[in-house]
Parts: sequence; structure tokens; C-alpha cells
Amino acid sequence: MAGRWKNDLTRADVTPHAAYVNRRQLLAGGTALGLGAIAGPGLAAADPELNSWEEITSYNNFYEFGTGKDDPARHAHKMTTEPWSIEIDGLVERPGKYDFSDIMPEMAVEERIYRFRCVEAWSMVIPWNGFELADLLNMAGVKDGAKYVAFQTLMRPEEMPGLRYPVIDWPYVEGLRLDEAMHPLTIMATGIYGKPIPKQNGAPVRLVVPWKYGFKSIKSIVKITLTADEPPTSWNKYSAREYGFYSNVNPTVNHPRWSQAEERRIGGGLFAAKQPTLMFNGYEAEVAALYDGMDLRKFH
Ligand SMILES: Nc1nc2c(c(=O)[nH]1)N[C@H]1C(S)=C(S)[C@@H](COP(=O)(O)O)O[C@H]1N2
Ligand SMILES: [Mo]
Repeated sequence: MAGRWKNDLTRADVTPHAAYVNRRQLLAGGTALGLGAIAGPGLAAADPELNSWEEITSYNNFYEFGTGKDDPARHAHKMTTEPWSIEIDGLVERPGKYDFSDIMPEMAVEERIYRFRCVEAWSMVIPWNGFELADLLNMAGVKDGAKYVAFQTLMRPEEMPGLRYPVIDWPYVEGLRLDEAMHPLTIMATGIYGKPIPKQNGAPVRLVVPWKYGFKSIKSIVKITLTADEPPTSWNKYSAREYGFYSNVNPTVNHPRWSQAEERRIGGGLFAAKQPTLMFNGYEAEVAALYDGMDLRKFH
């Protein structure tokens, strides 16, 4: 299984406009963290299982722009993303407002081809560009006593028509345990297919945690707070029974209203068979140790 996935997810060549600092790819199974699967340019044709630019940028969840899958693509252009800053505060050595244009030169941007699994049981394979969240947190300096990381999305009603509807308690907030945040698979994505990340996907910078359900991967981040206690998260506040703080992809723990055993791959076509959902979305070898001894049903 690991071998199959490795091959499926390796895109042997990149689009011509792509320029990467380096092209480490972190895939499920068999690939050593950080070292493996450096695909040289010009090896083979594009992997057919990679979702297309069109699919990735036209079927979205970004409720600040509306709850329809096409609302983000229709409305996100209204969001101003320049200038952009991220306030980093709480238990850090160097709190402050970090300008995005000052952060970027300090970060090593690389391509990460990840499976992406929404809690609604659809999935994609996305070639992100981004940097490790750990590098950003280390830039701010994590203080002893910090155990969690809280994230917040931009809340600007003039530019975000979905904020008129109290679907969730705005602003959108998310959180990770510090060890999850520091894990090398956890990235801040700034691009897709070597291009700047489109606004509907969370420009200019959004979280991507590939072993968790998609809603953990909070978009258009303006604030990061290091805390001692577990921070509130939007979907957990909405319904704690349905959406836990952890929300690790787990085919054996169903959503109260639907099964999580299988998923529909976007772009697979109307009659395509659903595919089995993988434990930790296929990243079990890399992340299972984070949850040693935890009851994954209780901490869902
Ligand atoms: N701020 C914010 N972040 C968000 C969401 C949202 O509505 N608002 N939706 C989440 C959900 S449910 C999913 S599945 C992913 C979708 O990311 P994508 O549109 O890039 O595929 O973003 C997540 N991050
Ligand atoms: Mo989602």
C-alpha cells in the first residue's frame, strides 16, 4: 500500500513556471522525512492522480465567502491580501506583527504533494508550496509552557460576504497541539502548482495539516497565539459531538451523520467508485506516535 501511494503521489515533473528553493516531497510510507523522493525535473509526464488547478481552485470551502462550493471562487477576489501581516503573540519570545513580505525571505519554500481529505468525505491530491510551520514558530521563539497553537482567519465584513451569515461564530479559529504544529508534515501553504495560492484557497498563507480533516487547515491566517491551554476551535464550538479538537482522519470513527470509511475523489467522475479512507489519511507511519496511548474515539 505504501509503495502504491508513493508512486501515485509523485509528480515527476513540475510545471515550467515553477521555481522552488527545493523540491523535497513528503509522502506516505517509505519516504524518510525530509530526505526522500527528490524528484528531478524532466523525468516523466504529470501524475494523472494529481487534481487539476481547475478542480483545486473551483471546488472550495471558505465560508467567509459563502457556503456554496463555488462561492469562494466567485467572491474571494474581493479580499485584499496586500499588505498582509500575521500577529504572533502569547507564549513567544518575540511577539509582534510580522509582515508577510518580511517572513517569506526567511522561509524555505518547498513543494509538498499531499492527500487532502474533507470531513464531508471528498478528497483531492494537491501540490502545495509552502514552508514548515515549525520554522515560523521558531522565528517567534516558543516559550516554555506553550502547549498549543491557536490560529485566526481574517475577519473583514466589507470583503467577505459570508460573514453576514452566522453559520459559525466568526472569526474562524483553529488550533493544534504544539507537537502537531511542530511536526515536519505541518506546513503553511503559500502556493499551489508553483503559483501564489489563490484567494479562494486561503491567500496569502494558510495552514495545511494533511493527516487531519480539511477544516483544521485554516485559511488566510492573521493571528497565531501560543497558549498553555487547548484553544477553542470553530467547528468544535459549532458541534463538539460532531467535530473534535483533534479531528484526525480516521476511517473507523464515523461522523454521527455519515460514514468516514470511504471518500469521493474530486475529478474522479460521476460513476467512479469511492475509495477507502486511510488511517491518518495515509500518514500513519509519520504521525501515529503523536497519539500513543490516546483513545482515538474519545479524542476524535
Ligand atoms: N477560514 C476558513 N478556513 C477554512 C475553511 C473556512 O470555511 N474558513 N474551510 C475549511 C474546510 S471545511 C476545508 S475542507 C478546507 C478547504 O480548503 P480548499 O478550499 O483549499 O480545498 O479549508 C478549511 N479552512
Ligand atoms: Mo472540510
